[in-house]
Amino acid sequence: MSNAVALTEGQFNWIYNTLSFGLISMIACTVYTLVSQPRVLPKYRKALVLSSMVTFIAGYHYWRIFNSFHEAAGDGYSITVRGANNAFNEGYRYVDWILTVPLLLVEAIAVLALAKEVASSLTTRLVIASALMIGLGYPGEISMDNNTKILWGVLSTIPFLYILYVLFRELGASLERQPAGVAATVGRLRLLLIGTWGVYPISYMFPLFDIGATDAFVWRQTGYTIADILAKCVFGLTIYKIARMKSAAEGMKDE
Ligand SMILES: *C/C=C(C)/C=C/C=C(C)/C=C/C1=C(C)CCCC1(C)C
Repeated sequence: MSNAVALTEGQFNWIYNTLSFGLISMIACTVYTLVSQPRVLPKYRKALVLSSMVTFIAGYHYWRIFNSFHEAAGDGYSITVRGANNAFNEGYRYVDWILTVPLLLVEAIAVLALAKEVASSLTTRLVIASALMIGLGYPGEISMDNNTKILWGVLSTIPFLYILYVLFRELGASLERQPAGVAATVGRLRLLLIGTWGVYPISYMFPLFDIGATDAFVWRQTGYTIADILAKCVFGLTIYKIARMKSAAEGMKDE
């Protein structure tokens, strides 16, 4: 097994720029959701604080991932992926997810402003399931062996499906209780969540396809980064929109 992925100059620049775009998206989104807090009612501010935290944590990790990618290339375009202390560190993504995925789930629950008991039972179940999903995925992510990848991938998919099922049902049930106009946006939030979270297992599987280690690397980094921007930034902005609409429906006036 080779310890390096030989990227072309074009592939190197593509990943370099994609990671850079991911980094600035996270930073810009953090600033926006932070300064927008006074524009929603206090009870919805927790959802915005959570969104700022998610993109802040992800911004930090994108900065680390970006630097790690650059260092792993040395003077050329070939990325060292193991066997050296400057090897590209895929672990940053998993550290990021184990923190941000539970926070994203709590963020979605917070904006719905559900009854306390419903919210806390949902939070417990979803936080446990998300930790299992990420923890079980990691051994497969770093393995070089396809069978090992498949085994951990399948195990990780069990809590993943559970999370999607619970969210689909609970967000669906809450649709009926939302003020007019908000229901459509909550429906879009649900689609965004299911659509973007589905990109992660697909990106995880690229090394299993018969496309060569280099293309699999490029596609996986691209898939994870685009999915992160959608699942964290665009998701956060949708949460903000819902919070604004609900605040207006509950009598908040704009200055
Ligand atoms: C901001 C980061 C987010 C929303 C990350 C989400 C990650 C997943 C939904 C990952 C799922 C995986 C599987 C369902 C199977 C293969 C292993 C994973 C961890 C990539």
